[in-house]
Amino acid sequence: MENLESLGYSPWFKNRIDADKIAIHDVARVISVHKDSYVIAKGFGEVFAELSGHLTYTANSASDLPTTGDWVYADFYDDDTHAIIHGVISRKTLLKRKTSGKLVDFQLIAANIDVAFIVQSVDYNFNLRRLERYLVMVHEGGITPVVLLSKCDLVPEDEVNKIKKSVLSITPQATVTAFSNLSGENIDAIKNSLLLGQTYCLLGSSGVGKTTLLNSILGSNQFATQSVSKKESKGRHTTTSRELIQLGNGAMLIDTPGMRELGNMSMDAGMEETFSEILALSQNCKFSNCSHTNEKGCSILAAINEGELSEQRYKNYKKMKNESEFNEMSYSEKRKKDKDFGKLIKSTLKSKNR
Ligand SMILES: Nc1nc2c(ncn2[C@@H]2O[C@H](COP(=O)(O)OP(=O)(O)O)[C@@H](O)[C@H]2O)c(=O)[nH]1
Ligand SMILES: [Mg+2]
Ligand SMILES: [Zn+2]
Repeated sequence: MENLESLGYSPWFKNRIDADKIAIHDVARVISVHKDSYVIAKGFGEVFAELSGHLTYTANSASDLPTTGDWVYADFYDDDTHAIIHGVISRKTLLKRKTSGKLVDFQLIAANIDVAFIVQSVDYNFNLRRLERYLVMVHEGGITPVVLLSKCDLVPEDEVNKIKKSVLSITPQATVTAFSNLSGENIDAIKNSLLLGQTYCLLGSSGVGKTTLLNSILGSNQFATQSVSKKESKGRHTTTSRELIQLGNGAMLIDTPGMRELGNMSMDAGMEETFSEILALSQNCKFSNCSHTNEKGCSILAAINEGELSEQRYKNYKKMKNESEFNEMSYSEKRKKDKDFGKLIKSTLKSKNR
């Protein structure tokens, strides 16, 4: 095996390798995903790859196909100039969301991320309710969140501290760091927090300074940011796809384009972890089937009344819970229809062949 460790290959993955598959295939990591192709690496250099027919046709949902950060079984050809991907290796973590629009399905964002940087700028972009949405997604994926408050050069320091406090009030365990690409504040601290062999990703609305941060970390203007005009950015990377970038110190970082919609579906662990105190409160309600709307002895209503729980936070929790349940229901209905349709085709084919 070549230099897989430099791409983050660890015992966790090694222990989950299929012995039969490793006997015939190589292991590689997905660097980026394009329309019908992939770029993968198994150490040095990046290789253009496609999916095997078997993998394409046996995939039941988006989750069965590789995404950026995935470890895959692959065969390399012609002096490692192209490759075929045969399967996805068990994922340690997975970041996904509901596809935007009415269609109820998953979209994979990235796999095997160790730490997710949720970036919000301290100016107009800052929003605790949106932050909760990101936290649910990140917790659901089994990923450690770190909150980065960007553009702290734009507001006075005491304002930044207030914002920091409000973030800690909803996610006390998370690391929260304010920084500025402009003044350089805390750029070195963020850089030094990136560990060898670990994979990080940048999440957050478009325009908050994610790609500029990536450039600050790299110490070069390798990736085009929004301030660069379309003409200027010709031939340079823009954040349209998700790409795994190897940093000088052996850490890896995935920059993502801004997501306008952050839909949730079947987010159980993510909801529980993000809103743990609400769940704990609900267990103290007098009635086990308490709807927390008007019942006497409702701990949640009491906590809101006493100012211990923010009403907006509880409303956001309820909204996301309803949304998640609704989406999950639509999804399972859709899956059932797809299955029935598949059965219908199969039985039609059978009777034809008879
Ligand atoms: N004031 C200020 N502006 C910044 C900072 N970082 C980025 N910007 C600007 O914010 C805009 C969006 O930056 P970009 O990195 O493309 O955001 P992205 O969409 O999150 O990747 C650009 O015009 C940047 O110059 C910062 O620390 N302070
Ligand atoms: Mg960007
Ligand atoms: Zn209650």
